[in-house]
Amino acid sequence: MMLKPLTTPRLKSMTDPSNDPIQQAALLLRKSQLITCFSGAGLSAPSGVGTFRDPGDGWWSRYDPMRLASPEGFKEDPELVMKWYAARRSQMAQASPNAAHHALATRKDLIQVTQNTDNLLDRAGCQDIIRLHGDITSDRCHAGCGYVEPVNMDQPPQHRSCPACGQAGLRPTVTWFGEALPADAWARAESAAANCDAFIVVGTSAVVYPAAGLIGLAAQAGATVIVVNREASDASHMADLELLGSADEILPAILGPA
Ligand code: BV8
Repeated sequence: MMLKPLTTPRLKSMTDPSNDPIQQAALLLRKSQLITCFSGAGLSAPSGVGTFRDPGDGWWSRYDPMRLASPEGFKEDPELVMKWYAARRSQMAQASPNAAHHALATRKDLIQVTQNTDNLLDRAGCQDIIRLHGDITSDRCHAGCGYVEPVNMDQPPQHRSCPACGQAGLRPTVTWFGEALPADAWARAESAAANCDAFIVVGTSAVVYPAAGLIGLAAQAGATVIVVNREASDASHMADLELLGSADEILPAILGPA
């Protein structure tokens, strides 16, 4: 796959102030007609919601993802999995949308594709969000009987059996490792990546597939890829413009009014 060379200096290594990548990105986005924003846990990090792979405090630096975010892990120890989700839900219940969520919500013209399972984009006012990894604010029957119930994020439930069929426990309506992404969401996300002229990648390590594959899809379709991240990531080599810093500082600076 022919990858685009990085064409401009990264924010941290900026030497010529007139070559300010923030200004470049803002100008480029003002000229763009179709913009898709692909987000990950770093978008919600400034709101106090834990990321997965940040060294030290990311969830996966302390726990094995296969034990906490997979059907096998749930089968082995459903109590442990639901305790982990209760901890995440409580953390999210204390969180509020940050300036990055609000900046995205001012741009109703953007298509929102997120890996995040929290509801901070919704609470900021974003609509019609394409959720690749589901939604942590409800539980469903793990046996697939169709039972779904909303969750009180302030008092998240522990492990319990499906009250409708009793065949399995209730688990979050999220996509675990080894589970297929929701077909409709994936189809819409592919289209949003393949048919935009600017693809913003914010707050993701870009290591989880097939979601991360959207970046290459957008790049190959000719979109300008703007990466906003606190540090280099697996998206860096696909960036036309990489802005290193916090999403809640950079997104308001580059999105401005449509
Ligand atoms: C599937 C549960 C098939 C939901 C999650 C080998 C090679 C390649 C792929 C695979 C492989 N082996 C297996 C696979 C497939 C696997 C995968 O990709 N594994 C990877 C890890 C190797 N993928 C799957 O299993 C997917 N399903 O393939 O199914 C299939 C097909 C048909 C039929 C049946 C099956 C399912 C993947 C979903 C996994 N679910 N979690 C939940 O509870 O949330 S994973 C988890 O990772 C989250 O969902 C999260 O959304 C996702 C991505 O993480 P990020 O959002 O990027 O977060 P991370 O912490 O990694 O990075 C945050 C970034 O933000 C960092 O770069 C940091 O620097 C930055 N940051 C921090 N603060 C800020 C900031 N940036 C800006 N500002 C800040 N303030």
